[in-house]
Amino acid sequence: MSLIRMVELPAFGDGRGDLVSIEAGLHIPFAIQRVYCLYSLGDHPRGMHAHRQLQQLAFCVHGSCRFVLDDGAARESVVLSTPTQGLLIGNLVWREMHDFTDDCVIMVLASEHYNEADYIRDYDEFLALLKA
Ligand code: T46
Repeated sequence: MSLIRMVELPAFGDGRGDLVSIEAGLHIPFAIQRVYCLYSLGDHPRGMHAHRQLQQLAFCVHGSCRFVLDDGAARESVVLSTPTQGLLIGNLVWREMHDFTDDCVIMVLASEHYNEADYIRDYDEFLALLKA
């Protein structure tokens, strides 16, 4: 099964512009506890970690970027470039973000409040946890 799980989000466009809607329980399999955005991104890759419990849906509100997901067995990459396509990222998945366009804005919907203890920031520790 592919690591890349995309969610198609419904868009409602008319003469005034476009609107995209996301509903917990309907489009994403968790209740949203936190929303955050990444913006003013430069050449530095981000992410480089996994989470013990956290599940998330990430999408580019504007511009584009490339997400790399790694579950210790496979590594896959996807470009996010539209607010109507979200990337579901489960727990125990290593993620990296690269190739941000100057206008890139990433919105992330998260299943948990921020908790630094949920992060696994060392790749070897991540692999060891998967084998445990
Ligand atoms: C993920 C990718 C897509 C907070 O205080 N609250 C928050 O909700 C978040 C997400 C971060 N922070 C603080 C923690 C760090 O001092 O903001 C700083 C940057 O966070 P981090 O290095 O984790 O950012 P990214 O871009 O590497 O990763 C973030 C999320 O942490 C991560 O869960 O999947 O975006």
